[in-house]
Amino acid sequence: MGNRRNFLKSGLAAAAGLALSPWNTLEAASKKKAKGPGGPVVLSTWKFGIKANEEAWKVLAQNGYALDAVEQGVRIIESDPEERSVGYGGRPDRDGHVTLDACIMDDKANIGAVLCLEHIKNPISVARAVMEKTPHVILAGEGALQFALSQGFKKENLLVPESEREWRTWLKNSEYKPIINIENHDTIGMLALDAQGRLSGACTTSGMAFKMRGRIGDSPIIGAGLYVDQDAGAAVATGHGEEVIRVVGSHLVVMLMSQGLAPDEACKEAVKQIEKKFRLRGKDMKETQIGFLALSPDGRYGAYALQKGFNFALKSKAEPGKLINVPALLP
Ligand code: SD4
Repeated sequence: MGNRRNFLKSGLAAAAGLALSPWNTLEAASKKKAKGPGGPVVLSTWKFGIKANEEAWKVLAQNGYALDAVEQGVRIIESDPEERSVGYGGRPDRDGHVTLDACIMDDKANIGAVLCLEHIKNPISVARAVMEKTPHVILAGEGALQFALSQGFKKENLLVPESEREWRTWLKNSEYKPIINIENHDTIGMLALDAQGRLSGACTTSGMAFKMRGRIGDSPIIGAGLYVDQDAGAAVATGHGEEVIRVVGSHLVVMLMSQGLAPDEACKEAVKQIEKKFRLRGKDMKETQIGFLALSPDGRYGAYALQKGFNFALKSKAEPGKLINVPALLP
């Protein structure tokens, strides 16, 4: 632990001293003897991650690619109308539109994202198509929809009766007040390490319920909602996206891992940065939740949250399916 701290300090000092970028230490970190159990392993945010991990495992167990595993895994949640915070069935914005955000990243730093996409059930697959079939990395709104349709995705009504009912009830007071830790209110972020040691991640959401039209959170923003670096590790975020974007959260977690921090330590440091920014702005963080989840290239994992109540699902050969409660910074 002490050594790790010193390593962190010297890494950050080197960065501050301008002689070295923090990334210069990546090579050294990757050359350190692997301590973790290796792959395959898959992690997903929240309880619905158990179901998503099962699907991802079908790919991982057959020696498949982590990228395929994360896409297939989160699609299950996107397609489920009972899961009302992601994909089909997601809660709408304050004007009644279901707008979806998603991004995907592989071990070679290929990235793809869609922002504020309407009418398409599986935004993660559109994000992957952006990554693989366009010269761009992000498509938004109407352009994203046109692209999806050109790729053969089907246009559908995503507003299910239950979400519409909730929205109509909400309209009576029209008060934007997200409630923390409501299962069914959250993003699915998934990280996988395959049997060949390749990392990938996916993140998909309908965003904060009853948000302003056009609002984008952290989830489809590479670096904020998701980041993968094959040498350092991978991270995803869930919770109030505005706060995650402020510290470029997932990239921060991965950068801290590149400095030698274990996944849980890196997540904790990133949560502390978020707390610091709240204090700086004199804002109250009682009604805010943030959770980070991280996976190292050698299969170690960890998570940390601002408030109690965050959990994640784990599946590996040793752990056939488990929900883990995450420690929190605030009491
Ligand atoms: C967002 N981060 O749109 C998402 C929402 C979320 O748990 O993760 N809720 O800000």
